[in-house]
Formats: sequence, structure tokens, C-alpha cells
Amino acid sequence: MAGGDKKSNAGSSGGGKKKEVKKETGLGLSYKKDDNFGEWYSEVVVNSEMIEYYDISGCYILRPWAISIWEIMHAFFDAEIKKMEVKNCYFPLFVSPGVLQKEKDHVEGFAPEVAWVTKSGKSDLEVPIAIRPTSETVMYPYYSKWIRGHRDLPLKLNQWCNVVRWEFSNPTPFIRSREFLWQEGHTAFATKEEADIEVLQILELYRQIYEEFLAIPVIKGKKTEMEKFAGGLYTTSVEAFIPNTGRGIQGATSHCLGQNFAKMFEINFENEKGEKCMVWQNSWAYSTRTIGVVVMVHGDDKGLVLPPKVAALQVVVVPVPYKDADTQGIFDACVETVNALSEAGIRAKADLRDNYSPGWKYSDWEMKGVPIRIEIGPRDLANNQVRVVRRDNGSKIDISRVCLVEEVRGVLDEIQENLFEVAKQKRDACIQITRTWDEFVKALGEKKMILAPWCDEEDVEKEVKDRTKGELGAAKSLCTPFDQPELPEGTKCFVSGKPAKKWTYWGRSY
Ligand code: 87F
Repeated sequence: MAGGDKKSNAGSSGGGKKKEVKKETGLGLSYKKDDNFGEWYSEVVVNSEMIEYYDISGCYILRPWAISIWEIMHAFFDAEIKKMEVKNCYFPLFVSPGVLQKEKDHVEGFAPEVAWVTKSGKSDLEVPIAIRPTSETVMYPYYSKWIRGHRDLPLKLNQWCNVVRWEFSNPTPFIRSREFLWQEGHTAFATKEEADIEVLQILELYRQIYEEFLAIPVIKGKKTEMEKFAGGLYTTSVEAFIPNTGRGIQGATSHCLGQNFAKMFEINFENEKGEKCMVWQNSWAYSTRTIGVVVMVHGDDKGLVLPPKVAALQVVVVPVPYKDADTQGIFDACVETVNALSEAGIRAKADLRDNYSPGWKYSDWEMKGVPIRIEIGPRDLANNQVRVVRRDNGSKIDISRVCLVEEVRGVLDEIQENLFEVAKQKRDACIQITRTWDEFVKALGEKKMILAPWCDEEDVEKEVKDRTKGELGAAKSLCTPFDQPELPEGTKCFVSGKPAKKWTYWGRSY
């Protein structure tokens, strides 16, 4: 068996109680989400068949069950950016050292994470070649070549690809891996106004991915000067929160790069008046990290819980034939049920495997997070009904086969909504407003996401980091939310006591 990082790194939450795996099925989880979150997470991603560990640390195999979620998000986002006239492209994986150095100011901090190819076969390469950690330096020399006049603008490109960042801190499937999949959008405009508008349009799409597809509440906001992408002008993000670990997690980022890269890469154009101008640029990305956030937020002690909108399989139909029952009749009813649902566009399949019991199948599909299980037994057959069992709350209802499609559609919508509402309630219960340093430290100890009035000074943020350093990692700002509560005059910064300028979210983070 391959090695890899089997250790739980998702962050634990106390004790390490290990429960006996269910004897009769061999399925089930040996850790509980609230007892040992890190081990629970590792077990869920593997047992649900999303991840297989690999023999290179920080690298994971994404199995079809994970990729199917990625594909659904891809289909949505790709169609949306095409409406915005963004075009897809593909640039090479390899970066020459020359261009990578070109923007050394911002690369400096990231340099230790850049992976290099130094050999082919047994011989050293004349010049080592870097593997893209992001593609600014790969793409922008060509933006400089392709953009000449104002008619070449805007230039809006996106690529769906992998990137490599050789991280050294605790690798975690989906959340922090050395190679991951993402989309990276890189756009250039004649004016800052156009760039500003796009930053927020993209951020809204990211909110939709999280809230409307993944059923995860996020906060839209602006990163502080310390936390923004150093190469850019300003960074916006959607921030999620993991109640079990009390950590914030950056869900996706949309940057306005200003003219920094235009300067470095000489991306200029001639305007209508014949004057030479620099372009305004944006870049934006979301990654397979999204899938990890789904597992962490919705998963439970039976395994994965998938929101219907991103579930490859929305309904699994399981025949429950008793000894003397009309087995063929039950099987036929299962197939007919699947056909009716499929025709209506609902992703359904029948589990007709004859080497597993119904109970085993229930656990199997619960582990994989399928939103609805339909059971059909002799009594259901006799009554022309099916039994519908919800993965999110375990509730069971009998539905007449006459109105199957409408009912199932309704239940799927309810599950989608319920998952969001429950996640939002849990997240909101973790938000705490603090006004003083003592309140802040106490709330941090209670794994809260903290909203605090802040003076917006970099030194003060540095002080927060320094004063909270420790085993669990320092606290930092997550974002300054666009949705600002009222800030009465005279409100003081929770750290410095100076006049507060903004409400800002703080906490530990991934
Ligand atoms: C690691 C190594 C080298 C992050 C890195 O967020 C460079 C970098 O530039 C690096 N890790 N970054 C920042 C990425 C910024 C930006 N790139 C395009 C995005 C969105 C997509």
C-alpha cells in the first residue's frame, strides 16, 4: 500500500477516541467529527472514494467522486465567464527562470514554494525550469505582445489547469496540497473602472458557487494590506468558516492588480488619442479547495453529505426484497423509478448489486453523501409508493409513484436549502463581536470568528499576529466585510485603542 500523509492534518478538536468499525458491514467511520476532527476528515475523504493517498507527501489522487463535483462547478463557472466574454486558453506548465525573476518583488516571499525541474534523464538541464505556482509571469509577456492598441482591449483569458506549490506546512487533501486544480482568470482593461467592476462580478460568481451550489455561507470582503496579494493593488475574497476547528478559510480570491504588472511586463496600448497608456489588470481563482470545505462543513459521523446541486448522484434507488417477495417486480419498480427520475433530469441510479444486503448499501451511499435514498420493498410495491430517506436529516417519507418526480424534486430543493440554513446557523453562532483585546483573546480561545473594530494600521495587525503566536498558529485578519455594521463615532480599535476605521473579521485560518 502506498504511503503518503495518513496523519490527520485537518486540525483536531481534542480527544482521539476511536470507535469500533461497524462489524456486520465493515463500513462506517472509526472517528467522530466532534471527537477527532482531523482523523474524521482523513477517513471521510478516503472512505467516500473521493481521495486516495499517494506516495508523495502532499499529493493526492482525486477519484471520480471528487472530480464529478469539480466538473459541476466547472460547468457553471465556465458558462458564466463565457457570458462575460472571457475566453479559455492554455499556457505551458513550465516557467523559464528569467520571467519568474522578473517580478521578484512579489515572488521573493513565495520563492521557497517554487518547484524546479533540474534534470532530464541523468543529465542536468542547462537551465533549470520552474513549474508554475500561478501564471502571471507565464502569461504577461504575451499580453505585452498581443496588446497594441485600444481595440485589443479588454483582453480576458482564463485557464483551467493544475499548479504546484511545494508547501511545507501540514498537507491536507483538497485544503492544502502541493498540486491542485484551479481556474485562473487574467484580464486586462483600458480603465481602472472596468477592472473594478469585473473584480466584483467574479467575486459574486464565487459567492454563488459557495452559497448556491455548495450550500456554504461566505463573507465577501476586502483583504487588509498585510493579507492582500503583494503583487496587486487590492484583493477581494469570499471567506468561509469551519466551526469544528474554529478556523476561517479563504474560499476564492479576485484581485485588482492595478498597473504593477503592466509596468514590469510593459503591457501598453495606444488610446483613441494616440497616447501610450498602461493597462489595468485583474486576476482571480478558485480551486479544488472548495471540495474540502464541503466535506468539513456538511460531513457527519456517517460520512460525506453532498448538496444536491453538486452531487454526481442525487438519488440512489435500493431494492429491499424480503424472502418470499416478488423480487423481479421490485427490481422492475426500481428501474422504472430511475428511468422516470432520469428523464426529468434528476441524477439517479439503481443499486441492484446482488452481493450486498440493503443495509450494507444504505451505509455505502450514506458514506458517499448521496442526498436521497429511495427504498422499494414489497409493501411499497403493493401500495404503488416508494420510501424516500434524506441524507441530511435522516427523515423518511412515503411518496406515491404517481407524483414521484415532483416530490423528489421538492425534497432535493429542501435538502439544498436546509444544508445552507444549518451551515449558516452554525457559522453565525461562531461569530463574536469583540471590542477589547481581552474579549478578543477569550473569543479566540473559544474558536470564534471575531468581528472587531480596527484602526486599519499594518503595524497593529502585525502586533495581533505576534501576540497570538502559538501551537495553533497566530490569528490574523480574514477580511474587512463589504457589509459593514454601523461604526459609531468614537469607537476604538480593539488592539490599539486608536479611532476605529472599519469592522474587520479575525481568527485563526487555514
Ligand atoms: C507561490 C509561489 C510563487 C501565491 C505563490 O490568487 C508565486 C505565488 O504569486 C503567487 N502563491 N501567489 C499569489 C497568486 C496570485 C493570483 N494568481 C492568479 C491569484 C489568483 C490567480
